[in-house]
Amino acid sequence: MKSNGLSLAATDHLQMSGREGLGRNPTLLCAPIMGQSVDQMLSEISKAKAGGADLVEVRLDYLNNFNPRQDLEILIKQSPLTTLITYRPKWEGGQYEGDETRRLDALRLAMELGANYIDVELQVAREFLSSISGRKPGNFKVIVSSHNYQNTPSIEDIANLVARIQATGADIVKIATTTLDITDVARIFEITVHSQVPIIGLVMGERGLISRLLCPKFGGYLTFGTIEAAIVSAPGQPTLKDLLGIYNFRQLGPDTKVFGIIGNPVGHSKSPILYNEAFKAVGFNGIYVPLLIDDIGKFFDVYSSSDFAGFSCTIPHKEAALKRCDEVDPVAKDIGAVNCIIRRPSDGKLIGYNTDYIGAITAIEDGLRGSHTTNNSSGSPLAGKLFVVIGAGGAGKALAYGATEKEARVVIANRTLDRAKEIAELIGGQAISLVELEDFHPENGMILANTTSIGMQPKVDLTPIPKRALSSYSLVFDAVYTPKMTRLLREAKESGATIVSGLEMFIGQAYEQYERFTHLPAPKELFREIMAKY
Ligand code: NAP
Ligand code: DHK
Repeated sequence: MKSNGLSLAATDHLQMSGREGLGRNPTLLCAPIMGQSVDQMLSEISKAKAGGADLVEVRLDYLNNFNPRQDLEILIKQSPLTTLITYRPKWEGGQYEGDETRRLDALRLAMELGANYIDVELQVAREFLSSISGRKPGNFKVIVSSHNYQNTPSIEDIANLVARIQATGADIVKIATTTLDITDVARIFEITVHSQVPIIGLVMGERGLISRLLCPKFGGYLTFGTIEAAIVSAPGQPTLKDLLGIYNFRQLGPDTKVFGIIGNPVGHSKSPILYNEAFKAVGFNGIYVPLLIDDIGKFFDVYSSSDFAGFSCTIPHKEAALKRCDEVDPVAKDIGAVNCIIRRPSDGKLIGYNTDYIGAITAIEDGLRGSHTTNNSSGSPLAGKLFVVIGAGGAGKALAYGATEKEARVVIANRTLDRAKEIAELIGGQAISLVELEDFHPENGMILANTTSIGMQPKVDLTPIPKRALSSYSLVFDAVYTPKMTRLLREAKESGATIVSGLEMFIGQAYEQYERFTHLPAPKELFREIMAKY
């Protein structure tokens, strides 16, 4: 790594891109253009420019009735952005089915008409590069690419592939593989960060997202950002808007610390929005990313560097997270679940905490105080209340623990009754089944807290308890915060109960996490402003 932390290739690239000294990373943002007509492509290119792209990849294989000289003349001359021309054949995952000579002739013509880059597949690279030998314009570069739609090879095999591509005389190496697990991406990071030549390393698929978001940190030459969500040229591509808006793409660099939300599913989480906007506002050099993880132990075994500094943890890994931590905060140990993990800089050890319980309990207490519920003591308004928790997972344990701490009488209802019984025994509460819950009305003025994922997007029509069973509750809380108004909260409000949204818990549990991530005070007002938009 050079003194500025960039690889040699990235430093050269920074100089070439004219952005040296601006403190920004040299990684380019490339928008894939897949219109079926020249006019549609031109329209997409102008959207890409407006969206902040540095260049566009014009995918000729998507064009209907492609007329090489006429269409390339228009596309290249009228593009307001640097152009990368790709004509991907079906045998490499593209749309083109036809004569190879005609295809390569079109790429040669693109070069002659002033394209800045073309992308040609490894299989035909030598033939193509020798055909343009001595004819390459000065600022023209050839990307030689290889796509693996089955898996991500071993580090040795990827290194050998890079060497083979380099040996063709490529100006830029491009490796695109497919992820079966998020740990596959670490091998691509390893290759790109040590590359001595300009390299594009991307891992396709939902579990490969961090290969795209963290390109600037690990020295990637470019990453793809789409002009619209879901209109992608390869699975897993984020939008330009998210890369530049949520992930502060231009401000990332080799020394940016990585944080993220560990879960499965994880796409619904608002944590990336919250923390990245807060990091940006205070100038903290960090990025917070979604981490779609199947095996939390395997993840931490592979991503063991101090670069990966802190994590939130959600379904279904909170209990497994506790077991994986080297040390666990006593409260988290009592709860039996961890939703915040910090990698201690001094020794790299993983320290587990639970911020869910304080986030939820504080929100519920505020709800009770705001509802002017009579409270005969200066202590918690929860004291003495019958507190019914639906769910016995990480969040359920946190609320059962927190309510008990506040001297409420806790009842746990859960689909798996044994899990409810385990917690009830621990805290001295009662366990009931979900069926019993429907007819559980020992007294009025009870408090209900849903900590199951029932009602969470996309299954927003579901609720953990029928409306008719809500009449005995004076306050209903739902840990689910996507959507903010769940069916449970809506029906509880209709039944006359005070309702407390999981968003209140989400904001509250994030305060302590932010402070542990950044060692800075949580910008509480800013948190509320950020989340008020959702
Ligand atoms: P978890 O550890 O996986 O626990 C999930 C719980 O939900 C378990 O008790 C499970 O019952 C129950 N459950 C799941 N699907 C169910 C179904 N179809 N029918 C009945 N019960 C079902 O997850 P978690 O980390 O506790 O999170 C739970 C929910 O709370 C998630 O939606 C999460 O987003 C939300 N949450 C929100 C915040 C916030 O800040 N607002 C914080 C924490 C959690 P079994 O034991 O029978 O499997
Ligand atoms: C949700 C939870 O379960 C919290 O415990 C995490 C996460 C944050 C989310 O981002 O949705 O800390």
